[in-house]
Amino acid sequence: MAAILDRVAQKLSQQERLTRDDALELFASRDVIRLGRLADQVKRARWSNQAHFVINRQINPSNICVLSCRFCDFATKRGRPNAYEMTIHEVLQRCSPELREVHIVGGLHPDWTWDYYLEMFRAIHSQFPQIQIKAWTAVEIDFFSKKFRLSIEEVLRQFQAVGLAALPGGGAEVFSERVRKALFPFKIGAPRWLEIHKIAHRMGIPTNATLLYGHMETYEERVDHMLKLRILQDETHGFMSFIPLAYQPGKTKVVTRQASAIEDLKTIAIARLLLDNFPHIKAYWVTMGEEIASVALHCGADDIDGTIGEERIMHAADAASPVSLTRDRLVELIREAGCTPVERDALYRTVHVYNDHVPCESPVSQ
Ligand code: V47
Repeated sequence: MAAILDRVAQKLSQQERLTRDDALELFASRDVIRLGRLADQVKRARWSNQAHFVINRQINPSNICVLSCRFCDFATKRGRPNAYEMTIHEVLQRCSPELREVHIVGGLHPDWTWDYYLEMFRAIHSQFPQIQIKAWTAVEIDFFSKKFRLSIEEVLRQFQAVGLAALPGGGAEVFSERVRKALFPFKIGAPRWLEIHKIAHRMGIPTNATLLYGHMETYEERVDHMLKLRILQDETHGFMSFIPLAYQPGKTKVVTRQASAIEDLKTIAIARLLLDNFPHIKAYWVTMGEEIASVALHCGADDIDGTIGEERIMHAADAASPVSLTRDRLVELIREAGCTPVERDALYRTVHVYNDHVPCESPVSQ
């Protein structure tokens, strides 16, 4: 078993790329501590002791969705007791001057107009010009393109004109036709998701990429997902961050319990080692929990997302984490992990470095 870790250590020292088989053997390895240490070396070579976070807010304007994916606890139908729709005023109430990023995604709403979506961004951008808008997954971009009969380029161009800065990484789930047929048969598959991100990159819109794991996918499917992303990134260099999302079982009964901490840490570490062309690997505290996210900063992750404000998607599936964290708590989590907190914006530009032993003196205390 240790042979694979020796082999990977040697490949890293010779700057040789890991293969599919290497990644599969790493998933089979039992030595998570050594695996984490190898990933940490790679992380440190790029980011030294730094770990990133952002003062952000997630806004999910509606949970009404034309799809009914088997794995999703968030989406609902109009008329159900949990259905909601926000007005633009309600979206704006969730914005505030200290935010650097709003992360906007939601259900595929059956009736909202194209103008409503554009107006939402115009209003945010004019009232809060310092906030960067990271919004709409490739699934939503595809939906808008079909519903409003616009090309993908035109959808993105019009959003860009009203303030879109980046696309989040959602909707990728896992790039496997087998899993898609079982859990989200009416959602776009890998080719379309990758095509939309490629177009965004060509237009100068950076994006993220997620992987939903810990449900019915195999290790082969996890690795193939990462490799598809690595291939596109070689071509475009448009991805900022890779974010493994541990599936929250909620009420769907797809699985009875969440992936273990060991699985979380292995997935982060293998992502750092395999995705050698991704600058950032994010340990998402909402799905991992604060403690595992801070350990993940020793296993290849260099980012823990942000304050978030009001997380609804994972909490619809009964996530045990809080719905929000303060800036001070994020700084503390990162410091406890022995790293230097770096506050960033949505595009990973540095806002503030919290040097050691200096109390939190940044202007915001959310
Ligand atoms: O695509 C849905 C996932 C995603 C569950 O780009 C679930 O910075 C776990 O993409 N358990 C949306 N996951 C969230 C997302 C994201 C999150 C944080 C940062 C970024 C970024 C993107 O959430 C969906 C789906 O894969 N999801 N239900 C669930 N029960």
